Amino acid sequence: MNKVTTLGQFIIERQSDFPYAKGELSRLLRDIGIAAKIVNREVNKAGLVDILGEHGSINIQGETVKKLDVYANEQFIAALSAGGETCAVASEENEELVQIDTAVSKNAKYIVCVDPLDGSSNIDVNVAIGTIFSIYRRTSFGGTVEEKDYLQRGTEQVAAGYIIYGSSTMLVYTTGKGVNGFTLDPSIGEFCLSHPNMKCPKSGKIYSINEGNYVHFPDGVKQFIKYCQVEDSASSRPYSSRYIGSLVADFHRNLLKGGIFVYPSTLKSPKGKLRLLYECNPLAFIIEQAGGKASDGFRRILDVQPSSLHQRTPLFIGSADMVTVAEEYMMRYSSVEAS
Ligand code: AHM
Ligand code: MG
Repeated sequence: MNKVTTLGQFIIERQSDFPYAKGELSRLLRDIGIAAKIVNREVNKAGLVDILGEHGSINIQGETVKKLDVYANEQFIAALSAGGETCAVASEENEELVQIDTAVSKNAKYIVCVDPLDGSSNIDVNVAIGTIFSIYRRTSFGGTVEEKDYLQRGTEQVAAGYIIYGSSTMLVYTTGKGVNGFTLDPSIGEFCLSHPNMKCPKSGKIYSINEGNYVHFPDGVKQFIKYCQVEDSASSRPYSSRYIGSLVADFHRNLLKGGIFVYPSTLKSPKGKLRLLYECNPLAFIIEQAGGKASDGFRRILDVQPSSLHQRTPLFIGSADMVTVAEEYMMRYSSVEAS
C-alpha cells in the first residue's frame, strides 16, 4: 500500500525548513485546512438550496440560511481568530481590516489576506469555485495593527495558497519552498498529498481571458489575443481558449497543464478587476514557486507596493514564456498606459 501523507503530517514534517520557527505558521496553515473542510461541506450542499432553504430563509435547525460567500468568510475568520496566530484579517468580504481581539491574539505574528469564496458568479451553477489566502508577518509590535502591516509587497509573503472546490476539493500552498497540492479524501476527511512539488510547464496551449470585453481591452492585449489565434506549428498555435470565470479554477488548470490567464485593464475597470492583496499576490507567489510568472503587463506583481486594502491590478499569470510574450505585446502596443 502506498504511504498516504496528510496535510497535517506534511506541515509538521516541513516545519524543519524554518529552523527558528516555533510552529505558529504550521498551526495557522492547519487552521486554514480545517476551515476549508467546513466550507467544502457547505459548498457541496449548494445544489440542495431548494430543499434546505433559500438564502435568508430559516432552515430546519432554526438558523438563517446564509449566502455561501458570507458563510465562508465567517468560517475563515472564526478559525483564524480561534487559532491565536493571526492578529488581523483582510478579506474581500469586509470593507475594513478585521482586527482580532487582542485577548486571543496578543502574541500573534501573522496577518492573513483572504478571498473566502472566489468565483461568486459560479456558486449557484455547480461550477468550481475557490478560496485564496496569503500570509504576512506582522511588522509592528503589539497593539492595533498598522497599515504597514497589511500593505506589504507580495515578495514579503511567508505563505500563500488556495482551495479549489471542484470535481474534487484540493488545497495547494507554498511557504516559498516549492508548491504542493493536497486532495481531500472525503471518506477520511483529510487532505492527502496528491501533487508534490508542482511545476507549471514553461509554455502551454491555453489562453484564458473574458473575450466578451474585447472592445474595451488595451491594444497590447488585443494584439496578444491575435497572436494566440494565429497558426504556427512551432509554438502549437492557435492555442485553445478556456475561461471558467473562477480565477482559482482557471489558474489551477493552467498551473497543471500550462497556459496563460489574463484579466487586463478595461475601459470599464481601468485598474483591472482582480484584487492585489488576496487574489493576485498569493497566486503570483505560487506560480513563481512553480516556475511560472505573474505580471501586471509591465512589472512583476510581487513587486507592486500596495496602497490600499482592496486595490485592484491587471493580471497576466501562468507559464513563464507565455507571460513574457504577453508583456512584450503590452510594452510594444500599450506603452502609454505604463506611464
Ligand atoms: P469575485 O471575487 O466577485 O468572484 O470576482 C472575481 C472573479 C474571478 O474569480 C474571475 O477570474 C473573474 O472574477 C471573472 O470576471 P468576469 O466575469 O468579469 O470575467
Ligand atoms: Mg474574488
